[in-house]
Amino acid sequence: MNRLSRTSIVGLSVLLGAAFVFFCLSLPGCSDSDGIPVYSYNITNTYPHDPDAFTQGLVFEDGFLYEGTGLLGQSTLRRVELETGDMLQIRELSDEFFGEGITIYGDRIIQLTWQSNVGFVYDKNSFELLQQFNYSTEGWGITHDGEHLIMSDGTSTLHFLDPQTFEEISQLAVFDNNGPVTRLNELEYVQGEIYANVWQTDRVARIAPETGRVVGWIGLEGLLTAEDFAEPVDVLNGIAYDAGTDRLFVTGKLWPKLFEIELISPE
Ligand SMILES: [Ca+2]
Repeated sequence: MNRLSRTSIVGLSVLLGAAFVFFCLSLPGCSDSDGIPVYSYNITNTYPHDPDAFTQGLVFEDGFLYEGTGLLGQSTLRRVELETGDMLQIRELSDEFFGEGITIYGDRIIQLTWQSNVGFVYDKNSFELLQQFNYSTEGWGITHDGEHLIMSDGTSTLHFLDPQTFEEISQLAVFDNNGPVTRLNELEYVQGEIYANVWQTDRVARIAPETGRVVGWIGLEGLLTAEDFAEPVDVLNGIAYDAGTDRLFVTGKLWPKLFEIELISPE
């Protein structure tokens, strides 16, 4: 084979490779470059969301949304009507606490704080403070699998806690084919998987609880329209799942909208 032919073949291969990558990226459900399936979405409903809510935790329970918000002096726990976005009940945290993730375990709501190493336990109906507990890491997101609380701290490590004593039972190291997946934030346990917002991205990791492996990514780019950016918005944050009707909700910090979405498999 002469040099010209070899050059042509190499050039053709590069062109074909580039064309494949371009074609792949243009598809809504193509695999990521590391071979992990990337799910896209359809918006099935759009609801109003308080554009002043710096969303740090989101749960759907008994027909209502429960939301925890952050920032010092602005942190709250809320019960919200899904359809209208109306706030039905609110509890404000002391100014010293930066509220983070929430989860509902039985008749109690558990809310983390960012850097105070304190979690709060409230009565689900009255929002009365029942107790506090401590943890050694930062507090970011929290959910549960029916047996243990599952908590993120901004790293790639998830902490499994006893829901009664709040003692740590085990840790889970989360990784994909490129190594540890850090900045795990708001969490939701969905049909045997842990969904985790990755902070400062439009990506949600679908994590196998048994291994810590990311078995899928959800690409949530493009949820907000240009007009939604007229007022300041922060990052995607907030996943809630209604197991009763199999509905998945997502929103973001200071976002004016909350979305019900259905996932589209790559195949
Ligand atoms: Ca959640």
